[in-house]
Amino acid sequence: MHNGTTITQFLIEEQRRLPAATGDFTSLLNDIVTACKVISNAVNHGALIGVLGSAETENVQGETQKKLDIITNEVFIKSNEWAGHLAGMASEEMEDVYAIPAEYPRGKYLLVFDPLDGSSNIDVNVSVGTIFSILRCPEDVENPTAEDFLQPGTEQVCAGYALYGPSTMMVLTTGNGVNGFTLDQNIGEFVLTHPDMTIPQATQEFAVNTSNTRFWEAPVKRYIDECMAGSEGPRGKDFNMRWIASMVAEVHRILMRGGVFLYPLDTRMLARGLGGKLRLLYEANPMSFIIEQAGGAGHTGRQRILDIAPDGLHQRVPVILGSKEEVERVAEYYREMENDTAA
Ligand code: AHM
Ligand code: MG
Repeated sequence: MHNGTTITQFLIEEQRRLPAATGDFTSLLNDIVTACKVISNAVNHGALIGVLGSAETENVQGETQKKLDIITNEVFIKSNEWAGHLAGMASEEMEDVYAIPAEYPRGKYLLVFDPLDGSSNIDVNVSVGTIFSILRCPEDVENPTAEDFLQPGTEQVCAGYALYGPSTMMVLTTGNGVNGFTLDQNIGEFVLTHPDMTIPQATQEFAVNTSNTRFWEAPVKRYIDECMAGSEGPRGKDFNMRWIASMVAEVHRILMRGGVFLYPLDTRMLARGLGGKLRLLYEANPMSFIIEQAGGAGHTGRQRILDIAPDGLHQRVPVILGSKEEVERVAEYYREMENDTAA
């Protein structure tokens, strides 16, 4: 029999600790949870309900959309537009801000999301996820524009992800630690299974797409070369490598057993005028908030991710996150490179 703490109970108990809380935020999170359950169900049924494959369309970033990219974006919009908690939404799959339709009341929060991250994995039945971040809408703004979403990650009220893996999980932070919930399919509820998640500091595991090695900057090459050299190199220990190509699964593994994840800047991105592969507002920021709250770090190599002042809804940044010591080591290699260049 189920007698664990459900996510609803958890959120209401958190809300009681804040005397000023109106219940708005708790209710918004409930709608997000519902959206993730709907997505989990669609992802689980896959080919049985005809949702796999390409939609033959491109998103704003010029990437071919999967049918499920479009369906899950729609699920997020429909679940979250009606209740009066939001002033606007933005997502990986939409070029501009999504305005709340006129028939619904406006709320005080902004929601940014990647409805199905790692969707290249969908057709091969490998884990994918949803990433979201909640910001406050600036006061006196009724109809937010992209400008109103361009807040540094330190301003996030909440960040979370749902992981559609062997079990479906929801991992959340509101700036007070990180908690993980597992979906009990029989009762249709997320149940608290991973309270107070913290990242082990010492690690021997890295995640990076090594097929891009020749395009990386020197500090990243140096870091990975040293890991690869193992017990015979300067690190004096052997490392293990993983690459799922699904950031949510990768971050979840790091929360569970430590490690470092890198999607660094490379020369091909620079040639296209891009600052990285992953998007700041709905990938790098929420994941960095979660990772920092679990005792880890999130960096570009040149600065802390959460401190970046965004300049566009779909801005891309280099991402190096995970166990603190490893992230700091890469940042140190960047500092050494910059000092050498300045000398
Ligand atoms: P997406 O939002 O289009 O799915 O892209 C993001 C994903 C991340 O989940 C993952 O870390 C990365 O892209 C994988 O990239 P690559 O295929 O270059 O290894
Ligand atoms: Mg994505």
